[in-house]
Amino acid sequence: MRSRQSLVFATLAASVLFLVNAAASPRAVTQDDLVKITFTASDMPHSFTIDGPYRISKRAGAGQSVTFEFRADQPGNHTIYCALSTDPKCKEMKATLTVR
Ligand SMILES: [Cu+2]
Repeated sequence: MRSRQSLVFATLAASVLFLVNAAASPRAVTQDDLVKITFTASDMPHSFTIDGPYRISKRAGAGQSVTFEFRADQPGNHTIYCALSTDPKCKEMKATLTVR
């Protein structure tokens, strides 16, 4: 049983989605890792959304942070995006979670 925990900080600021990880490879985690995400919507409400198979959608209001965990049990490249349309820049907020 794996207990290693990957810590991923996601910050949505202005028009850029940054994913910063303590590990050398920022957006890649190993399959079955427990991934902890803290994302902060620094300017306006945003969501941290990954479609199936993960089906994650967490919303944070302006100036708020949301922390949650999920098991990275599905390998592959998964697009992370903001599902809100508060601002046109939301459509440009994209990143990739790579699970190896
Ligand atoms: Cu947004």
